[in-house]
Amino acid sequence: MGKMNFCILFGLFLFLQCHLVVRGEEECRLIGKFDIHGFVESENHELIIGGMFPFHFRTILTNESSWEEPKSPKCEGFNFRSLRWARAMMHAIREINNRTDILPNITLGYQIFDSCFTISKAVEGTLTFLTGQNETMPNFRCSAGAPLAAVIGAGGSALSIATARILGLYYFPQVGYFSSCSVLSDKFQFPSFLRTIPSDVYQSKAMAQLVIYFGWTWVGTIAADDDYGKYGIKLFKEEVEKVGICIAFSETLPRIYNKDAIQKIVEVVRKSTANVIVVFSTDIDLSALMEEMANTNITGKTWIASEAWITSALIAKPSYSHLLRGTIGFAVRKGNIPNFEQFLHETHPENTEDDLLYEFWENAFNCTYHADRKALYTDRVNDTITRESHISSRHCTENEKLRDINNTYTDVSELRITYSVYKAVYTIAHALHDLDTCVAGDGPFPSKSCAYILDFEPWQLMYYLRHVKFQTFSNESVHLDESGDVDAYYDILNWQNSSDSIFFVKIGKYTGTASGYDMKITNSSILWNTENFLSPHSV
Ligand code: TCR
Repeated sequence: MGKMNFCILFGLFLFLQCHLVVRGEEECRLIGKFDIHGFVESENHELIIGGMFPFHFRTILTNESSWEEPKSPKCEGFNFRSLRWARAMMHAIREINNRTDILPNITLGYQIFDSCFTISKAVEGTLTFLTGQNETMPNFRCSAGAPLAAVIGAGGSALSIATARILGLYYFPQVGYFSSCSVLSDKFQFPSFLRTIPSDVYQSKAMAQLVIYFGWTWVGTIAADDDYGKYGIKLFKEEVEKVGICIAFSETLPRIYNKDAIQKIVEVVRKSTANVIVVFSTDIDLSALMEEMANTNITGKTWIASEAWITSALIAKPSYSHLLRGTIGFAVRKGNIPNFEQFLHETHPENTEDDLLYEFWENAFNCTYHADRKALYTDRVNDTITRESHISSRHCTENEKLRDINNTYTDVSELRITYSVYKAVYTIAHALHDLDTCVAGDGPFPSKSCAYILDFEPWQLMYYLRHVKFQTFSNESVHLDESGDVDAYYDILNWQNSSDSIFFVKIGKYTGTASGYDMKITNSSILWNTENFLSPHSV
C-alpha cells in the first residue's frame, strides 16, 4: 500500500510540475490559487526553517464548481494550543539567534504555514516550500527570500506521511514534533523524516503493560479513524492478545461529525461489561464522543488515554469530570523553556503583521476587530478562513490583556508537545552548527570535504541531523537513532479532580528501548473512578 501511495504522489507531482513548466514558459501562471495562512520572518536572514502547525481544526467543504479556478479550501475552528506550539518555534529561533555558541554568524528566519489538520493543506504547504511560492519549478533555495534549510512538521502522522513522501524525493530534512506513528520509522519509505517524539510502538506496548499490570483481561478499545488511531490500537491489540487479554469491543470514531455513529459508540460502551476502555485518538477527534458521553449517566468506566489527549483542555473539562476522573494515560516528556511564558504574554496583534494573531485575539476575547482598523486582515480572513459565528460583535478595545484571561495559549503548566517543537528547532540548529564548524580536510564528505553553510545540499544537512547530539536546558540529552527516532520516555498521569477543575497527577513513568522496557507505578497515588475507590474490575 505504501509503495502504491508513493507512486501515485510522485506521479501526481511530476504531472503537476510538467503542467506548470509548460504553462510557465508562456505565461508563468500557477494552476489553482494557493493562499496559505501563517507567519513569516525571513528578511535579512541567511537560512529559513519551515514549519507547519494545525492552527485550525478543519477545512470546510465547499461546493466547488468545475468551471471556476480551484481554490484552497477555507479553514475554521481556531486552535489555541497549536498557536502556542508555533510560538515555541519562533521563540526557539529567536533564542538561537541571540546565542553566541550556536550558529554565531548565521541568523535564522522562519516561514510557518497552517495545515488545518488536513492532508491536502499540508501537501499544499509542502509544495509551496519546495516551489518557492510563485516559482513554477521546485526550487527550495528561493523559498522565502533565503534558502530553506529544513521543515518542522507537518503535524499529525497522516499529514507527515503525505508530506514526507514529497520531501523524501529530495532527501529534504523534515523533523516531526508530534507525528508518532510507527510507520514513519521506516527509512525506506520516509528517508528524510526524523522526529523529537517517540514512536507509538512504545506507547502501544506501554498501554498493554499497564493493562497487564492491573490484571484487566476484558477491555474495550476506541480509535480515531486516521493513521495514528489505527496503527496505535492495532499494535496495542497485538500486544495484549499475546497474553490472552480479550477485546470486548473495538470502535472507530467518525472522522467527520456524525451523531448517529457517535450515539452507536455510546450505546456500545453502556452495554459492555468492560470497565476499562483504551482510547487512541487526538483530542479533536475524541471531543464529540466525550460531549455525548457526558450527557449520559454512564459512570464507573476507567479510560486509558493515549498521549494526544492526556493533557488536553478540550477533554479535561470540569463538566466531564464525573465521567473522566480516574483516567490514566501516557504523556511525553515535559521540559522547561526559559522565558517562554513572558514571550507568550508579549503577543499582541497590533505588534505584528500576522493576521493569525488578529483571529486569535478575536477568539480569545470574544470581540471583533473593526474592519477599517485592519483592512488587510479582513480581506485575507475572508479569503482563507471563515469568521467564527459565535464571536460577539463587541469591538476589541485597547484594553484586552492576556493576563486577565484563562487561555490554553498562555498555559505553560504542561509543556510537552511544545517542548517537542522546541527540541525540533534545536535539533536543526545544532545540525547546522555542526555543518558550519566542519574543518576542511576532516569533513564527512568525499575527500574529507565539508559542506558550506550558505550553499549546502539537503542530504548534507541530513548527514548532520542523523549524528546530532545535544543537551537541552532541562538537561535532557537528545540524539536520534538510525530510524531518526528518539528514545521513548513517558510520564504516566492520572486525572484527579477538585470541585471545579481536573488536574494531572504523575503516578509513574515508562521508558522503552528496542531491547526492553521499565515501568514504575505508585499505586497509592492513583484516584480511581469507582464506587469503592479501588482499581476497577474488568475481567
Ligand atoms: N501523535 C499524533 C498526533 C498528536 C497530537 C498530540 C495532536 C499527538 N499528540 C497532541 C494534538 C495534540 C501524537 C499523530 O497523528 O501522530
